[in-house]
Amino acid sequence: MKKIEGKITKRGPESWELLNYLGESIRIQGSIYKIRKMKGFSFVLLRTKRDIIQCIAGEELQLPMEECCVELLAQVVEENRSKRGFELHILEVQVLSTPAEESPIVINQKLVDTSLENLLDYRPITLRNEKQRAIFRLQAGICKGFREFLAGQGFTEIHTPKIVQAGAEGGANIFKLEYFGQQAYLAQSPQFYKQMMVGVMERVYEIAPVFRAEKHDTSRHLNEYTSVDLEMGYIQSYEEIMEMETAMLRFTMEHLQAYYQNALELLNVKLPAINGIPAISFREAKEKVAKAYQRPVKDWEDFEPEEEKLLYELIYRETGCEFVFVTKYPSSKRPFYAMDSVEDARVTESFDLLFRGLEITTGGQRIHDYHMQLEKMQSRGMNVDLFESYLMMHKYGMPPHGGLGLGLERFTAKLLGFENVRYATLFPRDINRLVP
Ligand code: AMO
Repeated sequence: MKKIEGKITKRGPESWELLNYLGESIRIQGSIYKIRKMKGFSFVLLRTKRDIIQCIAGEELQLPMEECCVELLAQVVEENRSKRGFELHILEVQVLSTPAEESPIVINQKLVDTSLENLLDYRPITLRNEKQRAIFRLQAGICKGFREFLAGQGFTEIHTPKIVQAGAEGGANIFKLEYFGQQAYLAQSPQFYKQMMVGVMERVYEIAPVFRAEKHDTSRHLNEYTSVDLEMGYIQSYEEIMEMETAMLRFTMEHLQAYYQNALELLNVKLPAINGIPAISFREAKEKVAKAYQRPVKDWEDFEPEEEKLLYELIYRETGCEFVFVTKYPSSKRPFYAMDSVEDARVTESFDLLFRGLEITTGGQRIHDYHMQLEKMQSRGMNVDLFESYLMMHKYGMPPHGGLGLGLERFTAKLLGFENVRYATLFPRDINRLVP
């Protein structure tokens, strides 16, 4: 019988190794991204798994059409005018696959010059654009930064179910599902499970999709987004969670700076300096904005998006920081698992993090005491019997704990300067979009 040994076939050097092959002939695979005909030769840009490589083809070579997948035999030649310090002189072209048609949309210019609708309708091909794919390379870098940081702090990565029996976040934005004769839902967050896992492993995190049946078409709401969740035990205050998030963001910015220079340059990203993040209470923040902009407060329970932007402007002017923690949100606006403040039960031991004027994180301390949790649920008129499996952890003992959830797409969009979260979503799901 044939035995598979786990041998990795290497068909040639990787693009990032090519400088070590100056003067040598190598084999490399990729797609023909762009052909620019010159007098007597052509510039050919080859799109490889990570980089776009400049190649030169003599006029005797028959070149296939753009988006053909090819294997090239080429010589690596030093070239100081090329960004990477070399170019490939093509000796032979072997065509591996030919598109049936030319792309209906031009993808090989600096920008894909089209509407957001078109960009998304043609996602499988528009993502091939150098800048478009750099967005998601950076997003992968963000997740890698988070993971490395959290692993270093003793967090264990977990994977929790997305088909659930009860909504964790309340509200009407929950997708219903028929589950073999039972009512089920798509998880709005891993909240219940990450808390349960604190009782098991003390520090856990998850980076996974969550679902919100948002009925509004806004620039910051998706119906499926990637939630970066962490939860930790034995805290004394929700401030420890804000400290952990600040350290995680700082680590991740340093990680991007160190390993993602190409994508950062291509997208012209200026990473925010994180030398500490100012924190202000919800009430103070509301008053501050009202006073500075002579804007009477309409809603003492929540922020309007416009207020978040104005708060950012004020804080940025005062401190130079592009982030701000807003703490002690009203209890009425926080879910039943949020811990109320001892000094004032109308507010919670919780926070939001705003980045460049947009909420990117919600977090806080949770109720760990069984009786306290029962009481709060009952005071909200909730049927506690439906939450028996959730309350099991409280009943049989939980450490004081808390955590946070960060919207990956919102964070990426703000980091890259996009006004619409869809630009930072690989295949967005919104009220009008289910494909691709
Ligand atoms: P919350 O519901 O505030 O909190 O969500 C946390 C973060 O998720 C992002 N987010 C969204 N991103 C895109 N589209 C949406 N429709 C959307 N809704 C929310 C935001 C938000 O700050 N369980 C709590 C977190 C916790 O306390 O640990 C929760 O889910 O960036």
